[in-house]
Amino acid sequence: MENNNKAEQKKRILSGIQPSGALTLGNYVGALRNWVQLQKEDIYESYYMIADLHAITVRQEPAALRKNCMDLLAIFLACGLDGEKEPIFFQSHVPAHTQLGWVLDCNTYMGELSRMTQFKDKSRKHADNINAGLFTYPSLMAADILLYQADLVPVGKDQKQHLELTRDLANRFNNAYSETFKVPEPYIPKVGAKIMSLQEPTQKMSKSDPNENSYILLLDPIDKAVKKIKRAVTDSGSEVCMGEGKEGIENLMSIYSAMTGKTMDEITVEFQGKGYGDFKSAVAESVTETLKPIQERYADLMKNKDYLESIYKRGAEQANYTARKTISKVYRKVGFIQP
Ligand code: ATP
Ligand code: LTN
Repeated sequence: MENNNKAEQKKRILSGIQPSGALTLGNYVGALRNWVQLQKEDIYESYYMIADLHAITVRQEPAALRKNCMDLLAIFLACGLDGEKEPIFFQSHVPAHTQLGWVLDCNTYMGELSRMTQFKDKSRKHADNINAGLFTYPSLMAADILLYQADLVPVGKDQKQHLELTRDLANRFNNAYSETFKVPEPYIPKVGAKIMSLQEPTQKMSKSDPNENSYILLLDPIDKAVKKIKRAVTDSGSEVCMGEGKEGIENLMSIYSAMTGKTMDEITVEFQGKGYGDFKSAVAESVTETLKPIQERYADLMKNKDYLESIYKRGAEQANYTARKTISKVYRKVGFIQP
């Protein structure tokens, strides 16, 4: 009882990642790593979700989706999230997401959705399948967040626009139907909010990039990851510092900073007078040190399917408990008869 009261006073976090393929170092630095840190701080109550409903907005092969879902759960745990302490769950195991998603769809304007850059990007990438779900994706994402009355949503910079829409929808609903939702804040890391492609450093590092040298996967064999860093595009200069035309080096500096905790200024000083070769070796070593233990824990977890199942079942139970409270309030407020 006492624990419940404590949990009720804590601020809440919700975030999610789509099981749409292997995770990149960008996903780790921009999202997962911060989730682990926030969970360790122990001042928040957190809910972490595998956004399988969102993943089918682009075509997924069922067997591959199933595998990606279990992989992602194992990766969450391997990166240090504690699924025994706080819920980690599959979005499709909590029906309230689609229920609230529909109510929010009916309160979201076409104009708002058509301004979303992720929708524009994905429509370009999947021109043969611009479906209604891809378009209304952001109102389902708003439902994910508002269901849990989340205070904070840790995401990479690319999700900022979706968070702004979520805040607008929460305010719109609260004004129309009386105070119902917490209005959430985004939590975007200062360093590494947008890790860039190793080949085109003006583009986001993305797992759906056709050039596999452009990204590092969390599960890339170590020698492959090292090679990708050594091949990363830089510039014709030799100074490890930030500046015009130095996007490639700046990106490697952000990665190194995220891996080691050193500031950009400290990194500039550390590599003064040294060449790009030395710098790249240091980046590769820092990435190796991060990836190795994650990969080892992942391999162990994948051998223990019963344990993974116990985590997502417990997660779904806890998530359903919280989500049901919000959806019944919402259904009552919009005027549905109680069943
Ligand atoms: P896709 O490449 O298929 O569009 P994605 O790699 O962007 O997918 P998501 O599942 O959309 O992956 O993102 C999961 C989380 O990782 C989000 O919080 C997102 O902001 C963050 N993220 C994704 N790519 C990066 C990146 N390059 N740098 C920092 N954060 C990122
Ligand atoms: N849209 C996010 C994934 C996502 C999410 C969420 C993130 C789905 N639901 C709720 C935070 C909160 C993405 O594409 N990265």
